[in-house]
Amino acid sequence: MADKSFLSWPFLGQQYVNLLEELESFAATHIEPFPLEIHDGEALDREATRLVSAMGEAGLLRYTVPGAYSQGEGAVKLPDGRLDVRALCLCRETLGRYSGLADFAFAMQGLGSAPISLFGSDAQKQRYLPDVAAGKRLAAFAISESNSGSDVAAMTTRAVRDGADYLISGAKTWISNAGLADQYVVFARTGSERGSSDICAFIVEADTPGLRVSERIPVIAPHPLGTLELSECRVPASAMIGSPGDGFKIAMATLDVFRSTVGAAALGFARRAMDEALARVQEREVFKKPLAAFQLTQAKIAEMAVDIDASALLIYRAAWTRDVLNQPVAREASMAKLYATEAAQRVIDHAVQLFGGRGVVVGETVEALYREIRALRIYEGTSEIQKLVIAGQLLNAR
Ligand code: COS
Repeated sequence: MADKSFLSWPFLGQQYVNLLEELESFAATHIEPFPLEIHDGEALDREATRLVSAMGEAGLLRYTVPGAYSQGEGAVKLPDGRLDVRALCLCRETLGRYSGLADFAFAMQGLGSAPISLFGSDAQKQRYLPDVAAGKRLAAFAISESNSGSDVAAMTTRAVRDGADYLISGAKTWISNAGLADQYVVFARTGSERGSSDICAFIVEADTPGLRVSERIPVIAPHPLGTLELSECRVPASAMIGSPGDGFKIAMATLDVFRSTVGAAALGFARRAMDEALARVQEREVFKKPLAAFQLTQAKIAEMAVDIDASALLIYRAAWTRDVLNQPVAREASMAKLYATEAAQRVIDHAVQLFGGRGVVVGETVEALYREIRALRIYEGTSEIQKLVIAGQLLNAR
């Protein structure tokens, strides 16, 4: 049983204890846990879609949008319709303890709709957010390109004004939910210059003529991922989120919220690895003693425990700072993501080592986690980018 002592830390309250119970009960009935993995693309898409519907019906997706746009009570009603980042983190951490795919399905509803939640017009929010929260529409965030991952401002997808519309052309890759989403938030530039000042964010519905999924991208831990091609996709000017040129800041502000939640998913994977390791070292005998009796084993367990608690502290510190103090959290969120994803990789690696030969057998949970964690050190800003953000914040403050 994973350690739950963090629930009594001052960052959280009784509402989050109740939410955890809700999540545990959902997981017990709706999630097929690790080490399940689905390698067939169509079956994977079906399972991701099923999970979104089930989470929507159970009311869990209400945390992916501001309270005003979902049915039911949020964990905490934040003023101004803000997202409850502690609830998002707790959801991802808990789902991540059970299944990488369940965490993914939940997270994409939030990331894919957050630009609308944070910067959309009332009409855009009314049109999209209630259905995202109900699990009736799938959302996606389309920013990366083959030559523009870390360097967002290098994107080349163009949006050209044509009367009352924009025509969007280009290619977006490593897009989660490509082919599954009902709408994509697509980032495109309106000028010909390099730089961040002319990037805009648009809502592009999946059935827009000229939009197609050109490839499905298989990855080491299966998730729905692909490349989108846009060929003169016509969208009305009202599909733009915010004002012309706001796109870069919309993307960064969205990532400021979601980076802590990536750390939370990593924390969930790490907690699961810890549970597996604790059970294993107590049942496995070597040299006529349980593995747990050896000091080298205890040292590993202690290092794993410190990494887990330090990650949780950074994650819930960032989420609390955003929720309660309502302050910018670029530094805190980057610290949470950087530390928790790197720490989870170490924790899981220790767990694999403690499992010995069984740790690398396909079908073992720790083996699945070993592959599952890897992408989190890359997506939504690599560890190297998080270091640049943290250092930049400190240097700019002087
Ligand atoms: N919130 C709001 N505005 C922000 C911001 C934030 N967190 N970070 C930067 N900005 C603003 C800056 O203030 C600046 O505004 P002005 O032009 O008005 O001064 C503008 O955005 C450009 O900022 P900057 O010069 O720092 O941008 P860079 O091109 O140097 O890029 C990094 C900064 C590298 C941090 C950014 O590109 C980044 O986060 N890259 C990783 C992207 C990523 O996570 N990709 C994965 C996609 S999702 S899978």
